[in-house]
Amino acid sequence: MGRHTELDVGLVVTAHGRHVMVETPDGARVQCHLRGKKSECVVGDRVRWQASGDEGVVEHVEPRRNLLMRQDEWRTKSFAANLDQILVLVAGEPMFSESQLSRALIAAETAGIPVRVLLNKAELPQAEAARERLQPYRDMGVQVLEASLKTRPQESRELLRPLLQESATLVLGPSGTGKSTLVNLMVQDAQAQVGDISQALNSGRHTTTTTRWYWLDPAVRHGALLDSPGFQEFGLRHVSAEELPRLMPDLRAHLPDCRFYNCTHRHEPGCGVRAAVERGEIAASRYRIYGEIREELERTKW
Ligand SMILES: Nc1nc2c(ncn2[C@@H]2O[C@H](COP(=O)(O)OP(=O)(O)OP(=O)(O)O)[C@@H](O)[C@H]2O)c(=O)[nH]1
Ligand SMILES: [Mg+2]
Ligand SMILES: [Zn+2]
Repeated sequence: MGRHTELDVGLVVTAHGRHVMVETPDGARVQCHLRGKKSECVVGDRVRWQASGDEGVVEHVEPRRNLLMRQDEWRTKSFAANLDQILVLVAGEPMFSESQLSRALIAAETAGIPVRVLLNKAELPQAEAARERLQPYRDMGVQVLEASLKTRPQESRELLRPLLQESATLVLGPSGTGKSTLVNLMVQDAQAQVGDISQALNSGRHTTTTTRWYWLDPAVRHGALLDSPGFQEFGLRHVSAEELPRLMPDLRAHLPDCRFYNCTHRHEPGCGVRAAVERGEIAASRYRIYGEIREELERTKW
């Protein structure tokens, strides 16, 4: 690393394949490309770069504190690096998928990044069903907050400011839950595109297509929010089937009760996890999701 110390430092604020936007310590933004075919950059990376005309070349990516990953149908995608926490936004309209929520929590757990859940659009009648669906997550110790980012902005801002102020927070969740609304609420001049359908202009829905770093206060450059595109799929191929139960806190609590150390919790006798499901201490939905993900991880192993 010593050989890079003469280079400029920077922070990756957006990344599109081999093109990244790097922010310098004084806040200037430089379009850079990556040196070398193997290197990969994600939002949140600290890099060493070198000017080349109006643009720049990233020569080196500093070691990461953590890295959040997921897969879609085709390939592994690194989401973002060097995060302090993840805020998963869900809503009752559109109703969130419990499987996707579980996957996001597992991805955060395996990356070692603290995570909270925010139920947005809490004022809608559909929020009640979402609240119920979130109960197993509360029971396993996940902090679940509620807000109405659009209809009660002031109150929401006061609730969230202390939780976000000091941290780099990745905002994650399905499309249409209010991630960009949150960024616009907390960040002055963010102007993140929000998914309102503009009938007058007939311009269609504005959906976020790329992960982007926003300083909460550009003058201080301390806390930050990372807006991200809504996910449909949340592949976990980087997780091994054997470690999956330990990444699900409600299952993990009962692992010491299994007779066999390599219990898969599906058909073995003396399984503490299945006993807990039968006693109602693990939600049936969570056990089903565990089985689905486990099966998927075993099937895609190569
Ligand atoms: N009723 C209600 N609607 C809200 C609330 N917060 C946001 N919305 C609306 O939800 C829609 C989607 O908001 P966005 O912020 O674009 O959602 P997103 O999560 O960024 O969506 P993607 O970028 O597609 O992933 C918009 O029409 C918002 O105005 C809320 O508290 N209550
Ligand atoms: Mg958005
Ligand atoms: Zn077991």
